[in-house]
Amino acid sequence: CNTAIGIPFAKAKEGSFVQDAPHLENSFEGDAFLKRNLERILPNNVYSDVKKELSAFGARVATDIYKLGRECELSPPYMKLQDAWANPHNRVVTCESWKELKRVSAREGMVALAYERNPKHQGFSRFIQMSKNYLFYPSSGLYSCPLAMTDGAAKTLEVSGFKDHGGAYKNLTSRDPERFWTSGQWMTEKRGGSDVAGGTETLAVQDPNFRNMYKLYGYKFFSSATDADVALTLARVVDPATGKTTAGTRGLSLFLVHVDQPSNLHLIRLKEKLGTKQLPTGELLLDGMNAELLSEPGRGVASISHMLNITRLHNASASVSAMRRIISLARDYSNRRIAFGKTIRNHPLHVRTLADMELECRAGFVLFAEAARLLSLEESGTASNDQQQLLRLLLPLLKLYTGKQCIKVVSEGVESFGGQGYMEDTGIPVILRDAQVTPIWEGTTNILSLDVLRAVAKTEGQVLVAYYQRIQGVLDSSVNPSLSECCSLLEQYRSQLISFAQNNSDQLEYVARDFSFGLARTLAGALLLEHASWSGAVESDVAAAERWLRQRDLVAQSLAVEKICNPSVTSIQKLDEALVFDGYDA
Ligand code: UCC
Ligand code: FAD
Repeated sequence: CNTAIGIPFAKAKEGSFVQDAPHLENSFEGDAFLKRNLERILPNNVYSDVKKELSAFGARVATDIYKLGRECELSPPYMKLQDAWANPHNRVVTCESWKELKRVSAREGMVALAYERNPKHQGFSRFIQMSKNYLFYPSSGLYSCPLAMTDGAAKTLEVSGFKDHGGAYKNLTSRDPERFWTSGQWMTEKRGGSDVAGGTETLAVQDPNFRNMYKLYGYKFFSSATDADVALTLARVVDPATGKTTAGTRGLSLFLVHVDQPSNLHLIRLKEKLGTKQLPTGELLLDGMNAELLSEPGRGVASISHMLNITRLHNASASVSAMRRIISLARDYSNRRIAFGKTIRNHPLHVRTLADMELECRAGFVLFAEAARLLSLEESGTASNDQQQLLRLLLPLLKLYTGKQCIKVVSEGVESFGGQGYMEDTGIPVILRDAQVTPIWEGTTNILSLDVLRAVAKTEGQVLVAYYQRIQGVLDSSVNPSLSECCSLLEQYRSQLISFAQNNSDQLEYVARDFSFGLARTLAGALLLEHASWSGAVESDVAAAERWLRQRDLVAQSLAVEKICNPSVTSIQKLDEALVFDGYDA
């Protein structure tokens, strides 16, 4: 304001008003829902120990780690094929912050924590490790991605009996930055990433001198950890006698490769992506790459599913954590931004919008926490059969549900900053760009819905029995009396889903997505109810359970039996065709 004449903007370029930017809070201390859940789930002494570590880490996530992650977005990786003198280089160049994040990850035990199985954690090591990864994701500059695959590789080596073999497992689970290795996961080829068996053309030719060693020839279309030290990958073993391979899933085997093989592994290009720009996602040509067979021949898909189940848990952690980050920033901003004479925090419609986001985030969180808890029990050898069955069902449900909801919540979050949410230099758009990948990689929503059906079929419905029992356990416990009406709603949703599965097995594939969403939402309702009935629950916990069960339709209308059966499912599919291909000339 030009004070001399009292007219704003006169002889000034920009005026005097500067909007306060949203502040990043300690991501542990600011996440009251996370803290109460940890307090409820962990034994008292474990929680009081762990909260110090998580609080210190939460402070770093908001400060030095955030800066490193931001630098990774601003200085994305690039390819360098030759040096100045035309010597082949064939490498991806990453920024210093990306390298530092690798060291930070080692020192903080982002993978190691789960495998050390520290007795002080009383069987909850995996749960604690995943909680820490949950805090890390939104500031990690997507370093969480190689960590997820590293974790998945360590798990696969462990369960495949390769823990004490070679040294890969030790390095993947090391806390020493000099020793720590990361792993890639090369499953996708040009012909397809969902139908891995239909897509895999890579051949494995046995090395005549070493029983378990092979040479791989193929083209891997997506490698998100091009700078990793090792990778797990699939290939088709060539029969040395006939020169033939076996088609389909039963022809695929799992291999471990060391990435540092300049003459047998060629980086063809880095991909140009919508988001995840921090990640060096490339296309790779495997030209006689040395590889070690990890699975029984033909058991490649079954073996790599150990990796998939871990990376899918990380994917869910990232999805919920992205929701939490945007909510955290949005609520702070609501306290700083003024519109129509008051802070936007004081416009009930704005706060209502944020409350809806919060509800979705809490539902995703309780599902994630349940999966991490069940995995902890399984890994510490204390899971009951029902708990193992529930975990099998929950992992695809969790990934597909949170991956999808993450985009909606983050998109709403971007809008809550108005135009500033759209501005690159606020650091907000990257959250949305990166959210869009969570339903795609590690299995799309439809593929995971089909995995839910696979789990039901493979266990002859035992996973649904375990699901039923888990909800029953909540209903039988002492539910907060103010939520008693919610119990009957929960029972109704559960019986709608179970009876649909029992009576419509021929239509399940067609409605797999709605069915899976219903299962996820209903279980989230039970878990919110359980949390709200805990002695340490607060007003917002009760409100979350009540709103989730009373104000949302947890099971889609398409599962109402008469709608799907009448007319027949094939005639409904014909109508889908008519809708989609109206006017299309192939
Ligand atoms: O995207 C990727 C990396 C991205 C970067 C990392 C992000 C990490 C998180 C980031 C956080 C920041 S890597 C590519 C990911 N690709 C996929 O997810 C593939 C998606 N497609 C599927 O999941 C399909 O369902 C397939 C490939 C598994 C389906 O293959 P098939 O050929 O139809 O498989 P089958 O015949 O049904 O199954 C073969 C065996 C069976 O066991 P057996 O032989 O004993 O009957 C199945 O029960 O594998 C077993 N199996 C499983 N077991 C299949 N899936 C599972 C599972 N999920 N759990 C347990
Ligand atoms: P497709 O399999 O061609 O699917 C196309 C569409 O068809 C999807 O919507 C799918 O849901 C639908 N569809 C397919 N089959 C069915 C069915 N039976 N019923 C209903 N719908 C169906 N892969 C790796 O192996 N390693 C990596 O490191 C890696 N990094 C990635 C990084 C990024 C940024 C991205 C975007 C992908 C990455 N991927 C990686 C690949 C990813 O896993 C695949 O893109 C994904 O699994 C889908 O495979 P696709 O692209 O071949 O799609």
